[in-house]
This record gives sequence, C-alpha cells and structure tokens, in this order.
Amino acid sequence: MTRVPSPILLVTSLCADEQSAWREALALAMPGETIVTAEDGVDRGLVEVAIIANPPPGSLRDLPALDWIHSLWAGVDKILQDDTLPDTPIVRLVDPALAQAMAEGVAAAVLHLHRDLHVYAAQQSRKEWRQHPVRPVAGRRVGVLGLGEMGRASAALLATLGFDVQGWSRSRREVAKVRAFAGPEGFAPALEGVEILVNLLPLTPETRGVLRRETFERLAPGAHVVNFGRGAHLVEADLIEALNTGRLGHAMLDVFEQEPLPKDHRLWSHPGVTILPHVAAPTSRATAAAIVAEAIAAFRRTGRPPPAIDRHRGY
Ligand code: NDP
Ligand code: OXD
Repeated sequence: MTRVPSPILLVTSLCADEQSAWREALALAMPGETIVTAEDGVDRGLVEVAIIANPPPGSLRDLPALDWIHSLWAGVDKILQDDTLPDTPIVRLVDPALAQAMAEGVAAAVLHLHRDLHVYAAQQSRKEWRQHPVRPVAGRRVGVLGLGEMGRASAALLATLGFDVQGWSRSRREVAKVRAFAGPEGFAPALEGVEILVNLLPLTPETRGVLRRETFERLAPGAHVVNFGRGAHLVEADLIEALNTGRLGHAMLDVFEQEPLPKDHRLWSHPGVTILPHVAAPTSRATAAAIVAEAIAAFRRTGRPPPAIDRHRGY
C-alpha cells in the first residue's frame, strides 16, 4: 500500500494574492504533494514539512509531527526572533538565481555611485549642467561585508568589472581576484581605503549595528555605503551624521527596520540617501519553488532534510 504523503503547510505573512501565487508555483513544482494553508482547516498533527515566508509569530506552534521548515527567504533573522518557533531544522533558500540577481543589483548600485549618477540626479533637480571627471574602475576600491551566497557572487562580478575588491567573512573565503579578510581581526583591514562599502551580511547579534560611526571612520573620506543586508545593520543616526559632515558621500539603502519605510521617515528626504523598496534581489518564484520541491523530494526518499541553518550563529 502506498503511503499518502503528509500535507505541506505553507505559512506566510504575504498578502492573499502573493500567497496564492506561491501556492500555485509550489503545487506546479511538486504535483505529487498537497500544499495547504492554515485556512484549509488541515489536521496540524499530520504536517511534517512547513514552507514559510516571514510567518506571523506563533503560527508554527502546535505541529507535533513537524520534521523541518523550508524558508522561502535567504535571511532567517525574523523567523529566529519568534520564541515559539519549534526546535526543528530550518532550511533557508539558497538559489543561484537569487545570488545572480543580487550580484546584478550590487553592480548596478556600485556603478551608479562610481559614475556619480546620484550627483547628476541632484543636479537635474536644480537644472544644473555640470560634468565631473570619470575615474577608472581599476582605481576604485569596493568592500563587500559578507562573502556568502550573495557576497561571493557580488564580489566576483565587481572584480570582473575591474573594481579593486576586498571582502570580509567570518571564516576565510576564496573568491577569484578578491582580497579576502576574515574574523574580527580582519575587519579593519577589510575597510581600509574602501570607497564604496556594500553590506551583504546576515543580521545576527554579532552583525547588528555593523554600519556605525567607527566603521564609517575607517573608510576612505567621502565613501559611499550600500546596505542590501538588513535595516538593523545600520545605525541610522550615525549614518545621518556622517552624511551631514561629508564623512560619507551617499548611501543606497534597500532594507529598513520597518518595511515599508513609513512615509514620514526622515531618510526619504535626506539628499544623501537613495531609497529602494527591498528590491536588491527579488526571489524568483519559479526557481525557488523548484529548489524547495527538490529538497522535499529528497526528504521523501531519504527521510533527511537538507542542511539547516545554525541557530546558535543566527544564520
Ligand atoms: P550566507 O549565510 O550565505 O552568507 C553570510 C556571510 O556573512 C558569510 O560569508 C558569513 O561568513 C558572513 N558572516 C556572518 N556573520 C559574520 C560575522 N560575525 N563576521 C564576519 N562575517 C560574518 O548568506 P547570504 O549571502 O545568502 O545572504 C546574506 C544576507 O543578505 C541575508 O541574510 C539577507 O539579510 C540579505 N538578503 C537581502 C536581500 C535583498 O533583496 N535586500 C535578498 C537576499 C538576501 P562565513 O562565510 O564564514 O560563514
Ligand atoms: C531574503 C530577502 O532574505 O529578500 O530573501 O531579503
């Protein structure tokens, strides 16, 4: 007798349309599985696998048979803040298409700043026709904080474009044509001479507030900052002070402690800031659903979930 696979619970805090688009994509990628949501009135005692996207706190309680969780997000900082989270492995999204999208987003941001497009946007608002010298990429040092899935792809693309790239991670990572630094002792050298700093760290107790005054002071004067990690990496008051004094040139921010960024937030109107609405690397439903489907198929065959995040490290 063939065993009917247990239902897979999809739990998100997405709007109804987006959640059903995900459900459809997941169902298409794994036609032999049944994807359910809490609203379907499923017997929670049967659920062995949950697929999540920023689930509301408490929504993964009362799942006694839960074996593991697959997140549709790369970053797991929000989920880990839920104290009711069951003690099961959490697998995060690792998708080459996401890393490629991030690398493109980082290259776009860095080239934008490198070619002074933020300066020309400000000039346009004043109808000012003024040319600035163009510097070669080879002389421009870019620092990348975090050399994981996102950071390695981004650093590699920046190096291919000809920038002088250096990166920082917890353990030493090899990326062709990128000077790599690691650990607390590698932090200061990783910032030395950096004119454009890109943050691609996960948010953990150790990395919270990493973009602060002491960090900015180690960069080249007038350096630019790109924050594509998480909002809480940035100490906003330190950023504003550094922009106002000219210690920093410009900041390109994609992530915020509160998203959407409230309409009355001071960052919206700061002339030294470009705001992006969390679009550095949008998740592709098709590729992500295929990756999740493959992980679940392997679990059905072997009974083992894919490699999980380290909850103690926080990523
Ligand atoms: P990974 O886990 O693959 O990489 C994390 C990197 O950060 C690793 O190189 C890790 O070092 C390094 N790191 C972690 N903690 C420290 C520390 N204390 N000191 C030094 N280095 C540290 O994550 P991803 O690259 O997949 O994603 C990174 C983050 O990007 C996500 O957590 C998310 O916040 C953000 N993100 C943003 C998106 C957007 O659209 N804005 C989209 C997707 C992700 P080591 O290599 O030694 O482990
Ligand atoms: C993610 C993100 O973590 O989009 O996947 O920020």
